[in-house]
Amino acid sequence: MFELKSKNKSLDLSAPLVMGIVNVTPDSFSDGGQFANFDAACAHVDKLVAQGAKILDIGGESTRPGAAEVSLADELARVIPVIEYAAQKYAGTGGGIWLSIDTSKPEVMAAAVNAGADMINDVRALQLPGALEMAANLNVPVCLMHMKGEPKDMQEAPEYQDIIQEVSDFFDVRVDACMAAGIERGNILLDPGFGFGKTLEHNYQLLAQLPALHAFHLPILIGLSRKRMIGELLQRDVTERLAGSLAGALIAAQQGARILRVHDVAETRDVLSVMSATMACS
Ligand code: 8Y4
Repeated sequence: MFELKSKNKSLDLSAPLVMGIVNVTPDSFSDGGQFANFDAACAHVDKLVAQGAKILDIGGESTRPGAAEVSLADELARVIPVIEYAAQKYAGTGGGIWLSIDTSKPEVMAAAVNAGADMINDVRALQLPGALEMAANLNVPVCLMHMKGEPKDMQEAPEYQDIIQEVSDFFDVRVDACMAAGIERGNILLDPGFGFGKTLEHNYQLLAQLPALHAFHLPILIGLSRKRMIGELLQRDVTERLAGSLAGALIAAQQGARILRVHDVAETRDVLSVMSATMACS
């Protein structure tokens, strides 16, 4: 029912797929600088591909609540070498891996697509100056995520009258803006943005009402892996959130999400296999 096209490749979304997360951000336990980041990220790329990720989401800007902004030069230096590595190793046409660039900056979008990225994942839904025009020009699929506020302030008591209505209204506006800029409707994915300007209750309301978003007839991408909506509910530290994340991924897939953005690729694939085997007999 949904098929994404980019460059010479196509991606069949008739069954849910796993997008593995590749963070290229300096971690506080390492002071090895840019090279340590690069080597660790490439090793992570290899691991996620071996686990069966169909898409890799490569990002160099931390969007954690309260995180500082990253300069253009730093973001480019982090992500471009990793995209080049993954593209030359895994992104052959046909059954290849898809590479997604997680960025809001138009310059990073352009450099990433030029280096081999196949799609854009923008938590700011192409709202930065020039992003809409750049995405239209690059002619690759784009994921529009809903966020209320900006990372630095988004968790300061977010309020909604009707969350699914507000998220839908936001998508109405952004899809129209995309199409006015020349982006094909078939190149758009939607993501409710779990944890981005939402309380625990808001996140579960959105998960419960995910099917309302099918009114757009666009593929839904979701990311809830290891997030606070799991940790806060279960009172679990970030390293102890696998079971909760898998439960959330299964529910989202059953509600019709087509791409699941996760840290734990092998485990999520197992869950989806059990779901698919069951659905094949229903
Ligand atoms: C542990 C590790 C706990 C990371 C939380 C996190 C989404 C996204 C992010 C999402 C789309 C994150 C870039 C936040 N979340 N893109 N990006 N959808 N499309 N936090 O939900 O993973 S970063």
